Amino acid sequence: LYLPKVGWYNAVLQPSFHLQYSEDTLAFVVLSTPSMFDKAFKPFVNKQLLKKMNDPVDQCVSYHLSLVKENLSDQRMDVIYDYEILPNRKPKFLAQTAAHVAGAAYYYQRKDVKCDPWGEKKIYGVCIHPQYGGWFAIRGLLIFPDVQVPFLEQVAPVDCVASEEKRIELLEKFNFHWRDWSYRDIIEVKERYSEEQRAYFGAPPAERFKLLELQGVVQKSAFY
Ligand code: B12
Repeated sequence: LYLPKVGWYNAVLQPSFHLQYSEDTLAFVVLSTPSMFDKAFKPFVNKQLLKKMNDPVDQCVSYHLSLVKENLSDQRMDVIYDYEILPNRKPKFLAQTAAHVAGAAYYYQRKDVKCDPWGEKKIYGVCIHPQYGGWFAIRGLLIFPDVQVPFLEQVAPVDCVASEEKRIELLEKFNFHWRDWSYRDIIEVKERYSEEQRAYFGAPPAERFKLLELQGVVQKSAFY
């Protein structure tokens, strides 16, 4: 969990992406680290009845955030998930921008490279975490509409990919070779996804259920 306020997020975005809360509103960015798979996901699929229609990891995240909500039931709390989209097809929140302004993970974009070699190509940006490199995901945003934090001080994210050459290498790997996982190791990391977790996330969504059965994580009957 990392702490931002809505104003920092809105400040770097064009109005069409703004969140409709006052600027001092407290929010948290939720990241998942490599151990999420063993600590939260496997126990979850073992215990819970999964709905076959929805992505199992998304169901796991929303289950755990619903527990957070229950535990803080005296507080109003809105949750936005990374996979939620608006009717105009735009994401409900930009996870990478939120992670950057919260100080969680530096968001490297094309404009962070001075001598840009890509011409007309569309180049997507990528966040790198100082401890987990690229081995994490941004799962959601928790917003507390009744909590105002006017005096919160903004913390800059760690610029862990500082050189021009490394930034170019990072963006190339993320855009053109993301399937080989190599962009995630652009810096020395403390923990990566296990073999099992890579097999799971590397599989097309339709095959992930089957994999969980093969890996013995769930019984066939666990799905409905
Ligand atoms: C749509 C989407 C895709 C699309 C399009 C990608 C794109 N970036 O547009 C596709 C299908 C191609 C895609 C692919 C992948 N994706 Co994707 N995707 C998303 C999603 C849902 C929305 C991204 C989006 O539409 N952005 C809109 C554009 C316009 O935003 P933008 O380029 O950042 O522009 C804004 C900033 O520049 C900002 N801005 C301007 N000035 C400044 C200044 C500062 C300082 C800051 C901070 C911001 C800022 O303003 C702009 C908007 O006005 C996000 C989750 C989310 N909810 O955010 C995941 C997400 C970006 N994807 C992710 C990943 C990992 C991938 C894949 C590797 C596949 C995978 N899941 O394993 C591939 C890799 C890319 C590739 N080579 O294809 C991760 C990235 C994690 C990270 N470390 O950064 C995310 C965050 C999902 C997650 N849950 O963690 N993805």
